[in-house]
Amino acid sequence: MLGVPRPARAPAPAGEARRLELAIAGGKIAAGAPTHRVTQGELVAWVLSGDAAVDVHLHGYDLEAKLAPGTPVMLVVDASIAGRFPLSTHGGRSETTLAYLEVYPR
Ligand SMILES: [Cu+2]
Repeated sequence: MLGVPRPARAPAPAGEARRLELAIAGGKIAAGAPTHRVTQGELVAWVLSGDAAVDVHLHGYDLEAKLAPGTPVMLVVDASIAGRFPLSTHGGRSETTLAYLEVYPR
């Protein structure tokens, strides 16, 4: 398969995904919201774990995941849009920003 170009939007094999991890405690990140930097076009496998049931939302990409205590979930992001996007909790009246995904143009 060498030399055969892949279509730009083809899903990369799992081994090619950039793995990021985020541990949520009490609905927030103890050390403050970190910024994860990736390059446009990367496939991001964001592994989220937490100690409470919480819904999370990646703004801009409009992706959602439901967290249950003790069960990590993987939020897969095809980082096709450049920019800075907050990942926040949902539910209730307020949103807490957990992290930022910064996608740099190629
Ligand atoms: Cu939101």
